[in-house]
Amino acid sequence: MTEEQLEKNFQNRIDAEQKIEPREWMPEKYRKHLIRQISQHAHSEVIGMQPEGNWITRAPSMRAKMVLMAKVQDEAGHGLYLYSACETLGINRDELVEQLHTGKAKYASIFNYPTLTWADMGAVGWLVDGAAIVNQVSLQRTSYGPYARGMVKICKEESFHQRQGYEIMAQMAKGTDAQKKMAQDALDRFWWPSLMMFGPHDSDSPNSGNAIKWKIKRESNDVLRQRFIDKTIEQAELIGLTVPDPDLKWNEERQSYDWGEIDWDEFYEVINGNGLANRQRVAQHKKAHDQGAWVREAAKAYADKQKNKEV
Ligand code: BYC
Repeated sequence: MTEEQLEKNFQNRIDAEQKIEPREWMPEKYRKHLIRQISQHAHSEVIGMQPEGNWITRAPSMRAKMVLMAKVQDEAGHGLYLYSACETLGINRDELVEQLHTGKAKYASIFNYPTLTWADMGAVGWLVDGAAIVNQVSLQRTSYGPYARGMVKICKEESFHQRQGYEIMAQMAKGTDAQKKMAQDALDRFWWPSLMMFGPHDSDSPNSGNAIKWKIKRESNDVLRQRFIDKTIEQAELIGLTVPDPDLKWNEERQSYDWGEIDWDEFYEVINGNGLANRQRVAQHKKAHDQGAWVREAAKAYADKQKNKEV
């Protein structure tokens, strides 16, 4: 078959909702697109452990500490599923980590904001995991088999994370004046960066055309962002917190909220490496990676030894 016929068959399979599996033929551009998106997703899970890990030693109770530790461990697990899914596309873990360290691969912008108070653990769980679920539920139907299957397991855990965060916010919102203020301050700082997690508007999103054609993305950045806003406003109202957007208004005709504009200059500054915590996050990852070199070497030496025994 010619390249053209192969591509036609491939698109027909996508249109018929068939999953593409690792050893099957796929256009090179599809493979590269997936490596970019899945690896950035994996890096986000792993870098996302830092702002939360920052609070494990200062959690206000043993229960809160255990729950937060479990959540942070889940994020490491998500990173592992996603790196494994990515490796089925013919790239290895070392190359992926190298791309993160050199800045070639991005990770979610949200993790370049510092977590200043315990209420930020509530805001991250409620808003950041909340936004992640809205995106990832739709990715359960993505066209690449290993990515879609990984998403199913990840979504189950993310919904527990979202509730963990909302519980912290709800408790603080009905606590002392100082606690309520802390919760509102966390919402004020994390609201707009959470909306940025969905990426640029559809009209400014260079990757969306192919992503939708190949059913890698099942819904657009703007559609998912609006769904998150509509869900979350009601949750904020229920616990007496106010979303920091003076333009927020229910639109009866659309049965949806109208809202203000994101500061896109801030978004591009952050994704291009100039956010408040970009340098710190990557430096911390490099340090942990270097400190873990002996573990990788020992594991490899053990695997080599086992292989030699078999021969
Ligand atoms: N942050 O053409 P576009 C989590 C980049 S974490 C940084 O619309 P695309 C969690 C984009 O990469 C959730 N960069 O791109 C973990 C592109 O640059 P490149 C992570 C962003 O790919 C721990 C450029 O902007 N979830 O779950 O079609 C604790 C143009 O954008 C961002 C995922 O990764 C951003 N927010 O759409 C708690 C989900 N937005 O690559 C929670 C999977 C855009 O061309 N990923 N960029 O250099 C996706 O769904 C899509 O990749 C995105 C972007 C919607 C993020």
